[in-house]
Amino acid sequence: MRIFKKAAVLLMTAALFIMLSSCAQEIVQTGEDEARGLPVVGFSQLGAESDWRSANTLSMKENISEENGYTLIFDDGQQKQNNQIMAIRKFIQQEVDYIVLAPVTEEGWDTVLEEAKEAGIPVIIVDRMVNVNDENLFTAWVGSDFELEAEKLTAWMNEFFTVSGIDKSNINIVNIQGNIGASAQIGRTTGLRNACAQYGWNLLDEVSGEFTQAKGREVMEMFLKKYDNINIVYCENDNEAIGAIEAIESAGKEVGTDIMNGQIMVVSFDGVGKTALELAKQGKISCIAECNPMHGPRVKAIIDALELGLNPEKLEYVPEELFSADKTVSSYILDGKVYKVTELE
Ligand code: GYE
Repeated sequence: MRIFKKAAVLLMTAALFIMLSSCAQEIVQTGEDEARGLPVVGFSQLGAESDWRSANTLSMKENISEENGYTLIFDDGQQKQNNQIMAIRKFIQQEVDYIVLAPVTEEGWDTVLEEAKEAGIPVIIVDRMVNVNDENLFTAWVGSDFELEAEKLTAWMNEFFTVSGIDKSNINIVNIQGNIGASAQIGRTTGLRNACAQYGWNLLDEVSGEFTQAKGREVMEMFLKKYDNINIVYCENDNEAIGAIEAIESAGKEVGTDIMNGQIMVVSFDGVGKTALELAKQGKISCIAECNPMHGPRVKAIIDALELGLNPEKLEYVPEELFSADKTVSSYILDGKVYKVTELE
């Protein structure tokens, strides 16, 4: 009986510990750092939906680190804007020195960023953008030009179809979108719609796959039931592409560039995770528009500058390219500029 009691107490303590630690914000360094006077940075990350996100979180944790002179408080918003707003309010209460926000969507940040401004805490936005009434609500932003990524990818597609002699009337595209309202979704969807209008391609449908493999697979299964003429799947990230390929292959179809002979071409964004890069090397993802997640060193440089009383650039775009194992297109022209495709071996 006593053993049972002891075991029950132990179990309850363990459960309580797990509950508490999963709610709590994660202080990446020891609490002593604050006492040692290191500047404190609160980072509200939107979630952990993709390989891109994991790489981004790691880059931030490695760079905004104790060795580099900062205490980082990390908070995972689990895809919910409300959680991120709560995290920012907690950072303000904790009187952190800087707030870094990777916002889940563009809209709805004015009030909480006003609060940060009133508290005199500089806010740095990373990755996706915020759409706010007053640009002074944030100090700087680091991220990608999502529409340019889409323009590059669709320019590659256009070049591929032209070189391969495939007429625009044969192109039937489905788009597995990202989370609706996220800058990465907005830019990539806009880029595709513009390209369809410009090049005369047929856009059959657009549904969100929420940037995840599971949802990407589910959406692709639905598309395959609904349409029998899909030959291009445009995925707004690699994890969706991995799911889409699973769905296509389970339906007994093949992925690849030979779309005039029944293959389905998959294209996507990121080029970060091992699995996606392997699929691209095998030709299962025909082309990937890179999305660079290495924001850590750039955010650190911004904070370093602010610490010195300097004025960092307001907007900083990260460099990006296209990856493909297919040799049909080695370069393409966009707005009069020649871009090279990085060949995957
Ligand atoms: O492409 C996707 C992630 O906002 C750029 O979000 C980011 C996107 C990235 O989940 O994989």
